[in-house]
Amino acid sequence: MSSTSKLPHDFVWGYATASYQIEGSTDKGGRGPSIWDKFTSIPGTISDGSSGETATDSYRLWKEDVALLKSYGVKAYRFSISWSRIIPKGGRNDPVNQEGVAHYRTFLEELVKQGIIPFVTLYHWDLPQELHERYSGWLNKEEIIQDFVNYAKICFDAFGDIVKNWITHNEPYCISILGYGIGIFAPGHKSSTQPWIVSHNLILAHAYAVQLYRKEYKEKQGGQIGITLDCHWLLPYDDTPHNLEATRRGIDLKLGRYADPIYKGYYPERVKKVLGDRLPEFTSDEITVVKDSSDFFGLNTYTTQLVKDTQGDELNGHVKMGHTKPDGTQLGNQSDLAWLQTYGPGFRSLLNYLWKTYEKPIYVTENGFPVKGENGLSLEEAINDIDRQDYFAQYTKALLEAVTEDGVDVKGYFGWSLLDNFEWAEGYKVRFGVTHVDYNTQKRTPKGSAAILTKWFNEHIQE
Ligand code: PNW
Repeated sequence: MSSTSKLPHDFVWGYATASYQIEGSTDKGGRGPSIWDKFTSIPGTISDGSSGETATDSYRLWKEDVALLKSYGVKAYRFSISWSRIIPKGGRNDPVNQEGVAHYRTFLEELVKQGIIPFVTLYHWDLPQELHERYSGWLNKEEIIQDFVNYAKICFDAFGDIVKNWITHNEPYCISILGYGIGIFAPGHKSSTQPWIVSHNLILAHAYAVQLYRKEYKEKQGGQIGITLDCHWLLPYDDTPHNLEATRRGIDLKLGRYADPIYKGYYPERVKKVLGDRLPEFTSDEITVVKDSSDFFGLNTYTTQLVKDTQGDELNGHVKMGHTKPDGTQLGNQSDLAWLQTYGPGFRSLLNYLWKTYEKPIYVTENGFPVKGENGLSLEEAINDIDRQDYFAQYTKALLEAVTEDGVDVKGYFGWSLLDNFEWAEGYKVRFGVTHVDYNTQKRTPKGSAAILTKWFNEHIQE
């Protein structure tokens, strides 16, 4: 294979996780409760009635996790810090928990010692419960911005000498729509007005944290900072004009709602049209902080959806998303989650769209596949994860084509996830790991897909 058909030599790859999904020990080490502890304690919120109380026990077994990463030969690892381990009550005048700081410090030092580059997410959904009770959390603009920036500052001070890659928020779409619109994620609000306030405040909190980093840390510490947004690639169900328009609207509502302010400095017209005066406005001072507030494009993406125009589903901009094609066949291979089917070509299209539209280097910060029915399988069957292997084969092929044939600047790729873990409202029933976890013993067993990805990246990155 010629070197031009490979990824550049400094391409980073590895796996991603999130604090609440793996750490467990929710009442240990001085950690304060988060909105996910509260949410999971309400009957009926989680499909198997579980919580992150134990998860993969990674707060205690972190050394095993690092050893596993090392055995897979990854170059990088993306994980998130639990805000309420650093500041149990969350606020800028609340005490810092040195035990929490020390935990992440030790973990980071071990990663770096093993030659693994840390990518650190500051907020992967586990808001300190106290801030939610004190002033309604993400709904309270003035308070949450100051508290988030204070939390970020503590992390930059404590870890910035070894962390060179910061991600402010993970998936503001899921936080706002699933948490405050549909109510299937913490804090479980159902509203047609709150999601737009929450996402506006998430954008501002992100932007002010980035402003601080750029002013006081970036030069000194030599790092980069950005945000991770999530989007399926969307294709029109057919070529009727209203479905074409609905597809553009869907992309603007799901992605442009964050990406346009952050990379261009304004909300998309279609978003303004759908939301009217429910969409908050940025002041001119705010917009100078928001515009160009991400050094890269962090992308979480899993699938492609076919879009039809509809009167319903206002939260997604009146679009109906599905996988069934006009001839009745399915777009791709079905996973364990209704919204996720394998469709590699859509990934290539999405990477091209983002590069053309926003012109920022891209890090794919999550991408992965839960095999249908995997939870019911024996260990031997589960680790023979053919459908996940096929998924990664298609998505890495699409990645390579986007970079080497289309010229898209992708700098890194993180599979979701290192381990089977707490899959939010699905509990432990849905498994995304390249490593099987036996939740009775916490024994980790690599699945076939882990070996496939290691081999693929070893063969496709220039020396
Ligand atoms: C992401 N959807 O969440 C999160 O970043 C991870 O924590 C999570 O485990 C992973 O993807 C797998 O679900 C999503 O409904 C949750 O489209 C829901 C959706 C997309 C992403």
